[in-house]
Amino acid sequence: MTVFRLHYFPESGNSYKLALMLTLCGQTFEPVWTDFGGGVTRTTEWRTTVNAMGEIPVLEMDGERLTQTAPILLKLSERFGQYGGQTETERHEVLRWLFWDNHKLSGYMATYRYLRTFTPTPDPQVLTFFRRRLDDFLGILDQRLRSQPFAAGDAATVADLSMIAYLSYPTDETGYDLAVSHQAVHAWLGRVAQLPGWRAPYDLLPGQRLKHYV
Ligand SMILES: N[C@@H](CCC(=O)N[C@@H](CS)C(=O)NCC(=O)O)C(=O)O
Repeated sequence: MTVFRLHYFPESGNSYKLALMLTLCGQTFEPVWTDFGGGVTRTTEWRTTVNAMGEIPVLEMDGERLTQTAPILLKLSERFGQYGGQTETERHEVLRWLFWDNHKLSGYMATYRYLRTFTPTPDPQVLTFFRRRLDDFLGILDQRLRSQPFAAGDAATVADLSMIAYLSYPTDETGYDLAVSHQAVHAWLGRVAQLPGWRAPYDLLPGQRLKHYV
């Protein structure tokens, strides 16, 4: 049986993507809380021994250390035969939205939420810039989800699990009340939460939290 160890911190939506995928596939994992706020991922030791890219999450799978959630999600979907898309068109859509998520939605939301909520004096101009970009990205996603239930088609895939991650944290952290601002996105989050075995981020990722400033 494969042993999974997930190096994470609770506020990390990227970690949640992997924790949720493993859970939905009926797997358990050993959570390895990591002191991201204390700067451990910036140390030479971390970068030489755990992840040369200096990032969380890291998933140990059969003793191998894997990084970058998109290829890991695809690997897990192949391994467990779930959430990978059924047809060639769907699999293409999965890749398309995974790339978009990493570049746009998760990339900007992770940075915006971190600055806004977990740093003491964020620069208002930087926040405004990120917010404008996110308003645009959420609008694009909302439009997509008005015509189909999930990102790649009729069934949930790893593209959905990737894109829901940062939007699944509490409103007071993200600064977005999606039920009001982006109703199709809000309804889609509800559909993903209906998947058997679904759990919320702080349920799956326990341990010491970052200081909350807002
Ligand atoms: N594309 C990466 C993003 C990982 C990432 O940015 N992780 C954050 C924490 S959730 C991080 O370690 N950031 C450190 C930095 O940007 O310097 C993935 O999907 O794994």
